[in-house]
Amino acid sequence: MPAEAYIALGSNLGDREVNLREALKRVGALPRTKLLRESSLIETAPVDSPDGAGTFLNGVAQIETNLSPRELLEALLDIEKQLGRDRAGQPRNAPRTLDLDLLLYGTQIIDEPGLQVPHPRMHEREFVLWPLLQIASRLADPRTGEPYAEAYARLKTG
Ligand code: PH2
Ligand code: MG
Ligand code: MG
Repeated sequence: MPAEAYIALGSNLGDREVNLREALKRVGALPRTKLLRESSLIETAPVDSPDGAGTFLNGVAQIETNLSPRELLEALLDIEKQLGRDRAGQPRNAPRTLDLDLLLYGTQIIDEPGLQVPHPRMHEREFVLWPLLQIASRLADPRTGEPYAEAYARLKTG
């Protein structure tokens, strides 16, 4: 049985839209993987980023895959590199041509070096939740059972 997984896409360097569209194409072309849905791409202000970081373009994709979570993670990191991501000597959250984060892999809860699913900060990030809810409005946090729509509403009301 394939797993349903969600991937966050972000770019604030170079031609952001070209970067994200090309990333979506490559995610859909991964072995044993199908791109099911994609959110619209939204402009978002940088969060926890170095001073002067440019505005992001963000989106979320839903896929179906038979890759394991670790295989999927490696494939996403590889696509980041293919599209010009260079992490060498860069501070945390430095501007990037492409960031692909594995948000959810079915309802699995994984806490391993380099691989934490659900993504540990997703429920507090509007730039993730808004596009996620566009394509999966009833999804809930597998750790707490809380619908992401409620986490989003809480963010908005403070
Ligand atoms: N990604 C980050 C840190 N801050 N801010 C926005 N708006 N969008 C992002 O994708 C983003 C961020 C770390 O990956
Ligand atoms: Mg990220
Ligand atoms: Mg990342």
